[in-house]
Amino acid sequence: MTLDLFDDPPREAREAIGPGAFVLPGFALPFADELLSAVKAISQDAPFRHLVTPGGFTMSVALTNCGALGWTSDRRGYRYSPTDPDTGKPWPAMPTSFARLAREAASAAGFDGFAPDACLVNRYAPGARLSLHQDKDEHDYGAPIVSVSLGMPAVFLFGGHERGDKAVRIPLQHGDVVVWGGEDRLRYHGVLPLKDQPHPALGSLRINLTFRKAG
Ligand code: MD3
Ligand code: FE
Repeated sequence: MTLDLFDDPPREAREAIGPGAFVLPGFALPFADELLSAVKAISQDAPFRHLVTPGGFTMSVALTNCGALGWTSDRRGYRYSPTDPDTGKPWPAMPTSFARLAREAASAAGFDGFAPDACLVNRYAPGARLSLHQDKDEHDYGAPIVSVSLGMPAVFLFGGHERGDKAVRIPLQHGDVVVWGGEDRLRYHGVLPLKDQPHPALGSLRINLTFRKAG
């Protein structure tokens, strides 16, 4: 048997980045094309938009949602809503393939029975970033969060429980999945400004799917 430094990591590999946080390199690769065509269909029903934060800043990341609940923001605050505020319609349904992938990834990280009711779809163009924040708008912090990266690579910032805590940089590529739960669920995190490194499947864009149990 030979061990070649240039072999891809095995599909089952998981790298712990915290006591309850795991990178699953390439976990979503076999489904990437299917995920991207579903995102296209979702964005035809519920177009990507740049939201305004309660502080009055327009987010550089564009977003849409699918599932029973969608995350949204305006001058009045952050919230989950069953309807798209732009159209008044329910968000597009979460494709069963999305829910299955999220459940299997959570399970591979040790969180069995994950049943997301919300999928936030973030779209990054070069220069777009997400400043350090906590995900605190969900009811049950006992459920993990599953994040799927597609398209251009990004550098993820994984901080501590206080905003000022040192953050480690985690490079994420097309097809990588990260699962965050347990004591890591409320850690600060963000995404560095995206470099323009066009990806064959998506050009100069990065798409991130974030699965949550929000309600
Ligand atoms: C770490 N989006 O939309 S989720 C977000 O790449 C967001 O667009 C990231 O953060 C993105 O809120 C991917 C990454 C994430 C989510 C929850 C966490 C990381 C987390 C909870 C605790 C620690
Ligand atoms: Fe977040």
